[in-house]
Amino acid sequence: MADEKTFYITTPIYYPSNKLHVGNSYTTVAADAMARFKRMTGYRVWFLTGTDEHGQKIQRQAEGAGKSPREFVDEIVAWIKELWEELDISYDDFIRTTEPRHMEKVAKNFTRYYEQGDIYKDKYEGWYCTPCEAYWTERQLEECKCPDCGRDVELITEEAYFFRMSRYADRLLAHIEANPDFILPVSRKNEMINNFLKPGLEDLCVSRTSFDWGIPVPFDDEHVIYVWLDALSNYITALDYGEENSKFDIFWPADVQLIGKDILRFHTIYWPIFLMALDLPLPKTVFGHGWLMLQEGKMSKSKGNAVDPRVLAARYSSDALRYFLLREIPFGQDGIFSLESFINRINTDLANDLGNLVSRTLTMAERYFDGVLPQPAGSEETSDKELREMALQTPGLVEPLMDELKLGDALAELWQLVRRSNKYIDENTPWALAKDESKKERLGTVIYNLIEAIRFISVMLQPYMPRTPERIWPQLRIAERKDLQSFESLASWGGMVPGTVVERGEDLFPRLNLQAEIREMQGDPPAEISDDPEKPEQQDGLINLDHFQEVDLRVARIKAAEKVPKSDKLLKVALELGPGEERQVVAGIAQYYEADELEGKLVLFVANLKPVKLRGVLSQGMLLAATDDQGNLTLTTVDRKIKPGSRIS
Ligand code: ME8
Repeated sequence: MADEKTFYITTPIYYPSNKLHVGNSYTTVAADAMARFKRMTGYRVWFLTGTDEHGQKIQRQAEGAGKSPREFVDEIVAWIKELWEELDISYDDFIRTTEPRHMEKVAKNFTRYYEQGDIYKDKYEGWYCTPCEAYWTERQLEECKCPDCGRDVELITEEAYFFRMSRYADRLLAHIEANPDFILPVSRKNEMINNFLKPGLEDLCVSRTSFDWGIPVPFDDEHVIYVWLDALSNYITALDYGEENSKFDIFWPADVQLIGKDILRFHTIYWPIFLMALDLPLPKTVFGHGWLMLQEGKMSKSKGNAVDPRVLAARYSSDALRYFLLREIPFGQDGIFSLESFINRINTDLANDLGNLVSRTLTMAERYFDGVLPQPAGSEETSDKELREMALQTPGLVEPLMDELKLGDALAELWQLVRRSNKYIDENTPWALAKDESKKERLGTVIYNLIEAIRFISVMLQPYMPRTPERIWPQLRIAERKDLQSFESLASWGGMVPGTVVERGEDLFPRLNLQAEIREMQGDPPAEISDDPEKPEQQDGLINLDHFQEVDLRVARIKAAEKVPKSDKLLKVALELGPGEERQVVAGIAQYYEADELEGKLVLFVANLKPVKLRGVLSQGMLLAATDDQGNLTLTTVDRKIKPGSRIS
């Protein structure tokens, strides 16, 4: 169809020199979220990823592993494909640069460049380090030695093919300046112009003779084609460029080429020039995102588990990992990946905000209406109107943010709706409405609105966390209702059909114990109790807000208490933490309180302590109490009445 909207997005093709880490997954997860979003909003999408398999580095690594390059890359590529499957990467094509469909076209392009005078043969002069098999320019040498290994280098002259970059430099500069979206973020554009283009482009050596794991130059088999000329071409060879009626005609130029900032120069200088020389249009946007780093700056063996995306996805779910990667770091900037911040995000955004919203709402629907979705009343109160309006506005706010590749901001916008929905519960106190038969209709409206808001949220979650909507929809009984899962269905409020029997499922994201996770995954003492002198907050005894926020402090109502048999000190206390949420703790307060004077008290409670058994009795948290130096003890309570379960922050 002529007026069909298309969207072509690519990731870098990764070196299968080693297993990928969570940093590589970052680019691919972002591209996947974009691809899914565009599909959801009606585009015909082509999403390409793959592997960059040639070059000296891979050849050497294969030799080191005692394998042929082919065997070596095959194994890693299989691992990478499994990773993408586990992370739900919905690519349309996976290109390997060792495939004939790619190699043939690269060779053909090379010949064309040569025949039209873009490539010429000349002598290459450089300082050669034999052990490293690497050439260096005079400027790169360190004290006249190899900058990598520090050994002697020798001046070598050999024949090589060169690409006449200078021929296209002015055109490229003009293109970059006339197309403000070509290199994003903008700061990176200036870096490319000022550091590379303005000082003048040197011709690029595009062949090698020192190794043979590459695409042979078709008319000179002493040479293989330089790995970047080979690799960059994947974005068009995968579309069958040069063939009749190909995907190339439909999808080129690419809408977004996502890359890490490390390879921006290759993608915004070499790549456009290679394309110009083929008379092809340039990609609309090359987006160089920032780096994901570890707190320590480097990866260590003991942290291996913590950066292996397959281990992380298996333990915490791929949706949680995807959410974290997309949400935590403003796309474009550098950010820190730490297990701590990952677990905290799971606990706050996924367990507390999203998970609780779904489980509280469905619990109440079951408790008050046997799961039968009530008919909402015709009239609206202010909170209903606010919730409905926010739900209806959110898709329109998310879409332009996605178009600007502000993926984290788009998710933040969606979470406003999640939080607004939770606030709606607090404002309307359904448990109080349930006590009054005359408020039954109001209660029904509140439950209906919450279920509809959850539907809105679940639909918008799809690009970022594809598995979570599939866990929510059966609870809302809309797993088969494609019409209610579509983005278009969010144009109007009220899609959920009254009378539908909804059913609470398992918790979406159970809370995790941070310290236990750190111990398990890193085998290290948790940061808080380490004596690492580089951590200033531990030297002065101060903690930051994040550390405080790890403690899930709540108001709890004591339902009942009784003495623990054969103990003078312990009371078993039953607590209520809001509708349907109950806990039991064993507290060392029997010498200060009689069991029956406690009932009804609102006390402060640590809700995320790992459960333990005291005298064989399960204790799921801790009551807070103050003691003075005279040995007096008092439970801490709240100043005014507040609902059990309220958070203390
Ligand atoms: O460069 N944080 O492949 P590569 C964020 N084969 N992203 C990261 C990252 C980190 N810590 N580490 C890696 C190559 N990446 C070439 C590309 S394209 C024609 C050829 C991501 O396996 C980032 O996108 O070294 C970076 O550009 C890419 O992985 C590099 O992957």
